[in-house]
Amino acid sequence: SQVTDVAALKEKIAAELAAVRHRSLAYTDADDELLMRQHSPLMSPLVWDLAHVGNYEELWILREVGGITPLRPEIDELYDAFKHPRSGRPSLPLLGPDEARKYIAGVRGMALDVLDRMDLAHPDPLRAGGFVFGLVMQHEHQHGETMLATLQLSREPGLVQEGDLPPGRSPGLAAAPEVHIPEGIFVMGAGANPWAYDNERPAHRRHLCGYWIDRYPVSNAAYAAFAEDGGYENSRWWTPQGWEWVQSKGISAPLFWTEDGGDWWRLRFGREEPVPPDEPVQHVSWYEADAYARWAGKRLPTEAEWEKACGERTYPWGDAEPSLDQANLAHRAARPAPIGAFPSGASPYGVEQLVGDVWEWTDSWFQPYPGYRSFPYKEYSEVFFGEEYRVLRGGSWATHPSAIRATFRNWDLPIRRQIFSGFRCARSED
Ligand code: AVJ
Ligand code: FE
Repeated sequence: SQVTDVAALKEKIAAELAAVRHRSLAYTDADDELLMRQHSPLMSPLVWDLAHVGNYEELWILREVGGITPLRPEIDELYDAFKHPRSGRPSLPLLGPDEARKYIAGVRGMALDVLDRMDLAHPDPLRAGGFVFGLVMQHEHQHGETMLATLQLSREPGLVQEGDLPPGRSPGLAAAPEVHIPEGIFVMGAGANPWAYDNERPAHRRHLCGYWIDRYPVSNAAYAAFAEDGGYENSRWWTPQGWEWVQSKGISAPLFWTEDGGDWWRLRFGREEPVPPDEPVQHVSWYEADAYARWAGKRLPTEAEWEKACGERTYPWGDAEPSLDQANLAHRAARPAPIGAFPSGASPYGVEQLVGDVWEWTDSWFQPYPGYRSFPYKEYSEVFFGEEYRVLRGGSWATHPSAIRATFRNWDLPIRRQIFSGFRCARSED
């Protein structure tokens, strides 16, 4: 009946909110000094993210939907991401860790009251289907991933949970096998999913010529071959902007990699370890992904090509939530899974590891779909549209299943690589 459907949806929302809060608190279960310190000018101190997710929840759930008087209006400006660049946030009069925990717990209690009395069938699009709760929950998960990137940059060992992953099943790996996707029309973007973002809408038909796409993300072994072949020293593989970036910053390997007597090592959450050859490469910029693809005689897929390869369902394997043998998500381990670890997660075309492991750079700029309408605010997507940000797809090992789907679009500057970013290649039909 409708009554039990509503109760079940409210229970699901409450459980999702509890899970994401558990995550945020785990990443900030550290001494005050570590939480207040700025680990990199690219990132906020962790204590900023912690209070920011609560402030966002207050703005959207308590004030906008619940009509509740602002709890602490004087702090809004501190946690407005557009007011202060990340590099300036440590010098703001931020809430301390205990104060921040108390503030976000208070907001959460009131948010659950709003959920309790909310009409999920209300025509207001913020309320319908619990959209505003999906917005807030996904936002907190996105900041969870940001916190992990901060912890990785901090070089602090010990705070990040490790875990087991299935073995890979593809030896060799120098040349990734490719999958052919035939010419045709497919529907791009989110249809029925009630919690999809404005930038995933509207769903629309796209014609694509036939193309080839790699079955797997590019591995560390394959990427190391590019570096060892002088890939970083040869301007012919790079766009002019990419070449300028490599030269001026002295870039010669993925972020966190070092070379020692012909062996590659990487720093991962405060520990040095040999680079595992059979894992997808991560911590590469768009410029590096694009240069590798050219060196390999290929190119990056467009985001339409990437999405079509998922086969027009919620996830590549279907509409069901991911199981452990389908994808590496939700920080079950603190690294990507080896190439070939998830045959059961393949798309109908046989493309693997599209969702989870590493975010995949695409060739596309972050642009609106035809008929785009901003909802519920311009600062989530619209202000980033243009030819400045490249689209990433598929989520990483650090992404929560509720904050990823085949239609989900992420974006970043082409120089960025502190994120858990990798890629796969594509190729037009001859
Ligand atoms: C979608 C990941 C690019 O983290 O900058 C967080 C998401 N927006 N708070 C980001 C976001 C507002 C955004 N990305
Ligand atoms: Fe945010």
